[in-house]
Amino acid sequence: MQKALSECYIDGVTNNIEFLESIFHHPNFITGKLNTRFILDFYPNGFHGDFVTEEYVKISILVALYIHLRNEQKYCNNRVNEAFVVVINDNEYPINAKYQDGTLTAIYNHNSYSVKGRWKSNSYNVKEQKCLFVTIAGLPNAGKSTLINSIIGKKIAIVTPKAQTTRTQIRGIAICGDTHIIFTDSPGIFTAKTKLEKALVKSAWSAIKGDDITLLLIDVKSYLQNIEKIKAILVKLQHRCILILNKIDLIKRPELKMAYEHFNLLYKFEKIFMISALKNDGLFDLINYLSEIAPVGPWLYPEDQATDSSNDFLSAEITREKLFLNLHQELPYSTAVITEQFEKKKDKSLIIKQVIFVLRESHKKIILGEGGSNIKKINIEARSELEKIFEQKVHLFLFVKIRPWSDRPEEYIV
Ligand SMILES: Nc1nc2c(ncn2[C@@H]2O[C@H](COP(=O)(O)OP(=O)(O)OP(=O)(O)O)[C@@H](O)[C@H]2O)c(=O)[nH]1
Ligand SMILES: [Mg+2]
Repeated sequence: MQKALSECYIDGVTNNIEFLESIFHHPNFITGKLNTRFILDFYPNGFHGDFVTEEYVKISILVALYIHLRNEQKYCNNRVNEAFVVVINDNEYPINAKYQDGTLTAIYNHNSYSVKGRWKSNSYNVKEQKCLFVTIAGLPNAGKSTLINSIIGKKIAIVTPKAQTTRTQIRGIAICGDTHIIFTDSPGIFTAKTKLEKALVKSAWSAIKGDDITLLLIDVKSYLQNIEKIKAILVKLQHRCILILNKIDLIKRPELKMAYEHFNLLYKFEKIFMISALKNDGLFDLINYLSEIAPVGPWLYPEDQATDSSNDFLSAEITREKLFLNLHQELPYSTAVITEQFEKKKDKSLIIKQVIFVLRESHKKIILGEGGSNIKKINIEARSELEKIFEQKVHLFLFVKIRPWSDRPEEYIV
């Protein structure tokens, strides 16, 4: 019965498995000293967690030691000490232990215990975990967000044909064999003038500085007219850098060869890849290379997590994408979107309420359109995409407010 209870896992519904397990451990239950007042006598204030038996203490000590020793050897290459103190509920348990050939032998209180771990989680069965942090950087419109979406295999960053679409760092987590590659999509780097533009460029450089390696993405079709801007980035970069020539689907082979040779002479890149982020061409080799150079290190995100962006952020970004696609000239740049409510209803549909901030009354009028026609179109497009992303019916409510938000970009770009 105990085995059956310990192997039973129920998600989403409140259940009393832990309580039943606790009863099995109770000394009175074990010795058969039972009566009909058992629960009233021993759990007068209800059940608030199992009591710690000596058995539990021993198991906890050994598991803690086993994990510690494995990690020390695996990730730090440290020789492990033989004397430990394990602390459980403020009690200290001094022990001696040795870890050899996958078996832990611990001596506690003059008794010797042996443990050999057989972990249920796959992550500990793999050879060795590796982890690499990579920033995707470059001029605006190079295809950085398209690349992160193609690598992750789903839309985590918005994409438009307009420059300066991405306004903040967006992380995407890819798994390649035993390697976690954590990509950061960053805003484009350009000569910033306004407060908002300076915040975007600062965010891009801070992503570059914080990660192990930079993928400098170049739109190979337009590289010659941008070569001075690219050189300026390279001068400032001083960081491990892989060059990615993107949009190869737009040019002929001889032009691509010329671009390759040009960049090869320009800078000592760790490697150069030629890809089409849009057509998913060349990404396999890139990912494999990144996985090869990744250092040993623990995975920092669960295996099924693709991004650390919140639903509030992602849904606001989708609306902003539709604003970028439907508005012209400078108008998209004067908008910011904040999600004020993201709520799952009992019928499994989503209620999403967002505010679109604009700088002037005239902007508000254009966004609303004749009889609300523009905002209606934006709402329909955003809602339809949100329903695909969240695989749920979405009720999207958009409100337009006038506010000088670009004076305080840090409050509106999360
Ligand atoms: N033909 C072609 N177009 C691409 C490719 N990669 C991206 N694009 C297009 O280039 C435009 C810009 O793509 P984004 O991914 O938004 O570029 P970005 O570098 O993130 O731009 P910012 O966020 O503004 O810095 C979009 O219209 C994409 O569809 C590619 O490999 N081939
Ligand atoms: Mg982008």
